[in-house]
Amino acid sequence: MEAPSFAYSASSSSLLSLRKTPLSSPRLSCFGNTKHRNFSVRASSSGDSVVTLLDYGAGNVRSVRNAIRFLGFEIKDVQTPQDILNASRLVFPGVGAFAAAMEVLSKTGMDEALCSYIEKDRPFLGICLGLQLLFESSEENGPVKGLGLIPGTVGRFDSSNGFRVPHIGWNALQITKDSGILDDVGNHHVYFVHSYRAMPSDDNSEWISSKCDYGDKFIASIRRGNVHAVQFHPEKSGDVGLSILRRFLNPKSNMTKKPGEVKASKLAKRVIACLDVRANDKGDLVVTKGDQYDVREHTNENEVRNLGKPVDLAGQYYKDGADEVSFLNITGFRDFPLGDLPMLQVLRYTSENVFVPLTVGGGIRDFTDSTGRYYSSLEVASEYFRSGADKISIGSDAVYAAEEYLRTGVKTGKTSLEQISRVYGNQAVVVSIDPRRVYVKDPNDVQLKTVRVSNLGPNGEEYAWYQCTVNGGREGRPIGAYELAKAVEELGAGEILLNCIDCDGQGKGFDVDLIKLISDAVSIPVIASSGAGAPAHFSEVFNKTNASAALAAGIFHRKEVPIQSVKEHLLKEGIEVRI
Ligand code: 1PR
Repeated sequence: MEAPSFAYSASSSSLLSLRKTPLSSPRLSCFGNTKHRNFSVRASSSGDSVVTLLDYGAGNVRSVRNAIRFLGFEIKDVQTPQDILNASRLVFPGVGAFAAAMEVLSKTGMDEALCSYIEKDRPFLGICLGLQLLFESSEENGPVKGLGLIPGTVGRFDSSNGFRVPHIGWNALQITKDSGILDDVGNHHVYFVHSYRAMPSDDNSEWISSKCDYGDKFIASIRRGNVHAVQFHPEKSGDVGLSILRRFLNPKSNMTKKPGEVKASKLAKRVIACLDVRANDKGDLVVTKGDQYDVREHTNENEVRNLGKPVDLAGQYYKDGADEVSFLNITGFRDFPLGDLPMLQVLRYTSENVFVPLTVGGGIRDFTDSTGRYYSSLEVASEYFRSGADKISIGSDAVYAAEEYLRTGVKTGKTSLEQISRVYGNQAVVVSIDPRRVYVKDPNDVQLKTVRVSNLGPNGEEYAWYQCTVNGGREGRPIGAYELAKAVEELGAGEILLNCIDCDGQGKGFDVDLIKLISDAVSIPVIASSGAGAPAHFSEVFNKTNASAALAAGIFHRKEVPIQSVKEHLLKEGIEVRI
């Protein structure tokens, strides 16, 4: 399968326009013998409040922009290599795939400018891929040469030892030396989302300022003089992340959180607030919540249940300690999402003030509008990413893709799942499954995977399979959740959001049978969803299944239990969470 890359377009407002072209292997390493262009390095003449941002147009750097602006700084975008050399401080939030990023950097001459800038010990902060690119090479679609400033190779996490890949979530840091911007952060969790990582060795030990434990101990951050880079996302790590960014931008500033409040030691279980969003009958976008997917009030008016305004509620849940916020555009399957500008606005406004990951789902598929204009699912997803989403969630379209894949055994490379994960990485692609329980007397009655259920069916059935649905639960499909989960993992999903229509809105607890079935079947993270009604339901799902996160809606919208109470309960039960 050919990997797309990002091609330079001088006319683009960012450095690049997105288009599929074959990759040639990047040619340059800073340790190689390519001659450096004759750039002069000088301190910026611009004021102290200006931060130079290297955005090569490959994905979502909106969150980084938002965080920098939130901290009171202005952004100057890099247009030419000389802009890098003129920066007084440079932030490089690498996104997308390693090879594609190196291709762009070398085509535009940014690679040499970056090397010169860093070698001169100018203030630099690389984020995620912005750290990995400093190494000699990466195994991602490679080997592919990197900038070569730090000895070592970037490799993929090993999922064979039971650790889920991608590594998604809030993990603890082990600070190994005076890290400047990370002082006191060792007690806290920070947000990671990646499948590749750089490993410590004798050759790069002098660079390492912190490590993280996830199956193996990988490099979480580096520091040499004024040069910093972090594998995690400070712009998505809540208050702690904002403090890290603030310290880089203004080294005299202090940590906002007091050290020692909490002891982070490993990957935390996540608690996610979910907002099902749709237009009500007056046309206003509202957060709603159904019982088994029926979101209308049982009144004469039969109106859509209105539980609040999406931006306000998302902001509230962020303040309350949600580890992520998900928006599901629940009528996206019938209303084209790019026509749904209010939803894009919701994302834009939310991402200005919410510094934890945002997922958005609903309507991600290929689409031809009434004028005959064709939009690919990749375009739809790109618009969501540009508007502030960190991850997109695909429901119905993933079901069709999995059915086709299971029927033919062929990965066409053309499904929305494959296209979006190829460009944005599988960590950015969630598949939302909406199954309904189907009881059977005997597992041999169906050719799909069944489970022995904890509670017998209406006619005393001991087994059930979980039938996938599309179009907001309206149509059952001939595929089970187990078969779907395994297929979408192969097609490029990075995470599964596992709903259950039977439990949705019931407040009686998660469907532990289903969540155990799926979280044991795949090696990507699984988010348990549907049915939370009390803090004990969260500890139950984490104790009895391998879910990485638990998502709830009604319990939070109806203000029955605050997010903090859920987390305090989990801590009391010995389950590590981010506080
Ligand atoms: O098919 O790609 O357009 O995506 C549509 C998305 O919208 C899917 O992710 C699907 O789950 C969601 N959706 C569609 N219709 C509804 C509905 O409720 N009528 N919402 C719907 C599903 C599920 C959860 C819910 C949890 C927790 N909502 O997100 O919030 O089950 O609820 P609870 O804690 O109150 O029990 P596509």
